[in-house]
Amino acid sequence: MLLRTGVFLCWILICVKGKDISKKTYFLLSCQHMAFVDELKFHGKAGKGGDGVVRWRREKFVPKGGPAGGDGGRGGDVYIEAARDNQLLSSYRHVTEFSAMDADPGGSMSLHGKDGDDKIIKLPVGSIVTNLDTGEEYSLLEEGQKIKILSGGYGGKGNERFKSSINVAPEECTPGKPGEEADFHVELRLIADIGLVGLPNAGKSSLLNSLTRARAKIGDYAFTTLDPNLGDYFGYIIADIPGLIEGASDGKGLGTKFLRHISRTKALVHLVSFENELSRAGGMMHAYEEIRGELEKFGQGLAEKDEIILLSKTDVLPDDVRDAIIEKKLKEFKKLGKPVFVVTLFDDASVKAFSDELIRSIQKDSQ
Ligand SMILES: Nc1nc2c(ncn2[C@@H]2O[C@H](COP(=O)(O)OP(=O)(O)OP(=O)(O)O)[C@@H](O)[C@H]2O)c(=O)[nH]1
Ligand SMILES: [Mg+2]
Repeated sequence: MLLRTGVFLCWILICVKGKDISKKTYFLLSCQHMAFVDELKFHGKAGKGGDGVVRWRREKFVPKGGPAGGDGGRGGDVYIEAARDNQLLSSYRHVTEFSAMDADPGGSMSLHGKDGDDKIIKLPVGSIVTNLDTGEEYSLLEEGQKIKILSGGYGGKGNERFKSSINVAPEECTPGKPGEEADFHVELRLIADIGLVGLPNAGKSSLLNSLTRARAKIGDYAFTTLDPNLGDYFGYIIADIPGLIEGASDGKGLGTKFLRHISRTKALVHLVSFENELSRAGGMMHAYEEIRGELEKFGQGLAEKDEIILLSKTDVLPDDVRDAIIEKKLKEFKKLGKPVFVVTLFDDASVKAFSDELIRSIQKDSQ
């Protein structure tokens, strides 16, 4: 057993060191890390109304008491409520149904049956809930926001309700109505102000960690980030998503599944590492265009968002040509008409200059 585990770990290490993450390795790595769930299906069921009942008033010295059957209670409703916890969907991984409580039937002495308790399903802020039967869609955008998605059934009427001048002893009552039910789909789209995009290894998670107090995992191999990471940047949320590669929209690498988490951001920061200039045919511009192509293919307005281009890891350039290459690349990228910055995480001043611009551009947008 020990030997088998050892061989398995070695295999992962070899793949990772060789920066060659095959689909199988990725699957295994992601199996060890399945915490983040951003989609869910469930069946929702509101409570049934309580039945109305037939009862008679039986009091001492009142030989013929009238009808006294109470109405049934109202079935519980089903609500969704937004909470600030992105892991909530993971905790429902094995849940297939959420139901509110049925109500109690009416009682004697005209007692109204107890209403069924509501069911409140807490979902992360950013969830979009679709009723698959009616197509209705609900968006949870703010913490505490609560929306009723299914109504409980009305209670039936007790026989007292049917009393009239011509029928003083009605034998009639009605059953409680069933609660509404439907199938639902929940999709989480994280709500962030800024999204970091780029090829794997561009330094996205490292940047998130240096700008915020996030502790995203960093590694010198592709696809270190398997789930989105969020960081709080002076009250604005930055989202770091897994790296994209060419063909992501056709499911290559980790695919574009995570792009929806930045579909609600105000702006994107697109990281392009200087390593591409040294190792990749076509250099940095080709790397940049590869990601732009994937953003365009994905749609949802991603390609039209404001974009800050961040040329990262200037320190990997050889000392003697560094300045010349930086100047050349800055010129090339500035032609795109977007803000361009160069950084290395080894130089605080470069990070600060970028960080100042970032805050300016978010504040400008929110004015
Ligand atoms: N030399 C140098 N290395 C850096 C810099 N920033 C990040 N790195 C390194 O680059 C590697 C990749 O960094 P990550 O932050 O994990 O990259 P990522 O873009 O999040 O990668 P994925 O999650 O795989 O998409 C790590 O070994 C970092 O230590 C930098 O400015 N200079
Ligand atoms: Mg990362």
